[in-house]
Amino acid sequence: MAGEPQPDCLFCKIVAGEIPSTQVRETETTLAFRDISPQAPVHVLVVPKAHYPDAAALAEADAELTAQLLREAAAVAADEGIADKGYRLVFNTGEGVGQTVFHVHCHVLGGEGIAMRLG
Ligand code: IU
Repeated sequence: MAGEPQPDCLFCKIVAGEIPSTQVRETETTLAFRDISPQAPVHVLVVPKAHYPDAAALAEADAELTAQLLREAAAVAADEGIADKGYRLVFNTGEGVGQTVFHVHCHVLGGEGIAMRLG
């Protein structure tokens, strides 16, 4: 069923506490934790606790949860002190652009030295 935990999903295991992570925020429906291989001074992943493979599937299934995920991403940016200077939210969607974990996650990227423009 849509949203159900998937046995082989890394982020479902992180949500369940079966794999350790450095958590920075948690709500009833979302979890935010530091990326294990940071690509910027601040690099946090925000995931819904429910399993959806990518942003498109989440948006299609649950508009409120989609909004909660984005609100949490903004809250992470505020907590991490990067909201004022600006930050980047990235949803890699599909293997072709490097999505490696098929449990939707929002990369929150910011801090000194982050490129100001894509491309
Ligand atoms: P991607 O958008 O699917 O490419 O991002 C997956 C991210 O998950 C990537 O940045 C990894 O560094 C990160 N990650 C993690 O934080 N913890 C892990 O145990 C594993 C991957 I495996």
